[in-house]
Amino acid sequence: MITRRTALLGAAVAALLASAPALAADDLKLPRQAVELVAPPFVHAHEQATKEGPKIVEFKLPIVEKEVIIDEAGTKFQAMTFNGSMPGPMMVVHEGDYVEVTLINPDTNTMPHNIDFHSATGGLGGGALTHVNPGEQVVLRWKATRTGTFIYHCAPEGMIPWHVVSGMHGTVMVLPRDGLKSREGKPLRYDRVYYIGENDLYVPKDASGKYKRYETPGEAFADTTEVMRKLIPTHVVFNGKVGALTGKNAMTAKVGETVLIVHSQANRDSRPHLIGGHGDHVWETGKFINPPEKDLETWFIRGGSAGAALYTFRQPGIYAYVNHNLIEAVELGASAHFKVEGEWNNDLMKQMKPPGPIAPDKFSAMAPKVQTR
Ligand SMILES: [Cu+2]
Repeated sequence: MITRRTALLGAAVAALLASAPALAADDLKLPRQAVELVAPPFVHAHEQATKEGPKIVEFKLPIVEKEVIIDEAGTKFQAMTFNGSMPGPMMVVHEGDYVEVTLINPDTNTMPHNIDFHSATGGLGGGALTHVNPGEQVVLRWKATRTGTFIYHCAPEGMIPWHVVSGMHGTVMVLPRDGLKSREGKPLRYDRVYYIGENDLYVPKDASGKYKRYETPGEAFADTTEVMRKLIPTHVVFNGKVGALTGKNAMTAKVGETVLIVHSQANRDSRPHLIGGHGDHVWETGKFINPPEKDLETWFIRGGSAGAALYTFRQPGIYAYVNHNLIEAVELGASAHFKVEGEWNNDLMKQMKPPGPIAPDKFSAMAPKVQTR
């Protein structure tokens, strides 16, 4: 039975809704999917090609400020992170989907934060609409109109580079609805996907040359900025610390498996190289509408971008995956390992004789043909 009171209430609610179109939470009549994010180098389960129509993909992204250890010496660092990992998790959607992110800045944090998606259009990539102080959360929705791998990062006014090099960056992968294609237009699939986020770190030292430790990110700000301005990182790491992806933390694969390696650098250039392997198909700039390059030895990741390389492992063993500025790889930390199981292929490589004493051979009798003048 409709009373005068409920009729009035109904009218009031209708008036309220009509006056607040910006608050219409669900103006899109599309299916929704909530996806739980996982820490890199792993990537949440997803379809590579999809027959479904566009949907709204929901992600929850808490911001975590925390002290982390960044090298074997136990150096402590005040990190600022998305979801507690450096880099933040990869989000995977398809072209035409909507990404709806709930960005949470818990009151245990000390800093304001936001998020700038390079894959989004307008509003500083969302940075202008997502500024949250500790104790606040915000929900942003954007449409994935371009395919590829794209950086996201924190960009708070006055402290952008500091938040980025403190760990606040990650990647979105927008797949074509019908999946990846070779430059000839043939479908490409991967058996595994790994996400490597490179991070240059600038850790201040005390008068005796020891790395300094700070109680909060804010306390580290002035000293860190001084080191940052010299542009010489103290560490260049994959996934948050020296050794995060080596030894027992190595990424794994089997001979014959195809692996998609997504590599991001939110601040500085890098040049990934798989020692003993190649990039079969490489989207160096990470944008899938452009044909992939083939058979690369080393590829270039522009600071502020993410690239993707597809490789089918053909030999077993431990492969080092490095930033081929080898000083950064070996001295500063930018190295990872792939541990690949399977049968060795003698046709591709064989040790014909093991190391032994130097012996005369057929070349010894040949006249020198060196032009001296
Ligand atoms: Cu931030």
